[in-house]
Amino acid sequence: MMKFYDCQPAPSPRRVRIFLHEKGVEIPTVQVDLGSKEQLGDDFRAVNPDCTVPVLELEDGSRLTEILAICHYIEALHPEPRLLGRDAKEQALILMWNAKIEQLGLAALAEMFRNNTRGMRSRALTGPIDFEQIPALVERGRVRAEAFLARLNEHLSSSEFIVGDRFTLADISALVMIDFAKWSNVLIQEHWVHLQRWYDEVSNRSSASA
Ligand SMILES: N[C@@H](CCC(=O)N[C@@H](CS)C(=O)NCC(=O)O)C(=O)O
Repeated sequence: MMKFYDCQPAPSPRRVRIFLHEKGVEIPTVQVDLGSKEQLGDDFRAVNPDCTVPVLELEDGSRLTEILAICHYIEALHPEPRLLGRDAKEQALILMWNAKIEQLGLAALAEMFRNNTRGMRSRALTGPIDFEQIPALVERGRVRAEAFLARLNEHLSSSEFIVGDRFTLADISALVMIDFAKWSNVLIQEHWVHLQRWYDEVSNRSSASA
């Protein structure tokens, strides 16, 4: 039986939970308590030496420790609805936007949050090595994150979803990004009407509560 290592409040595993909900797939789940640093303990290190969630353990005991790999695997087992694209161009655009959302959006927001939160002192980066916070990265992260949200707003002025006229993994990643941004008080600005229109639509899907 497959097994999903989750942490309910964390943004990364939520991307997989939404993906599974859209597919109508349920997988037995184990909660990993990031709050008490369970991810750094010997038991979880044996599961994922990178000390991060989500992890999908397969029937044969092997483990997938990256969101994109997990989603790719689920899509292969349960092709419908297609969340990773129907043809070469759609697949490529979804991967492209997913990468931008991770590198330009989520990474900037993680930089803000992790360098600004008391409970994250010496945990400025995920993983087994402790790194001290660098306060200057908080403001830099805000500038980067807001620039990317403005860019996404512009993109959504001529596109119903992130890629074309269908909900995909790119929308899941962007939805989780917008909700994670609130943790650092980065909010959708009033004049970002296209981003707001899209956000209202995707956050009203039942999968958004996953
Ligand atoms: N490479 C992973 C990164 C996942 C990740 O960063 N997960 C965070 C939770 S949102 C984590 O496990 N953090 C552990 C920590 O803060 O020590 C992926 O994209 O799948």
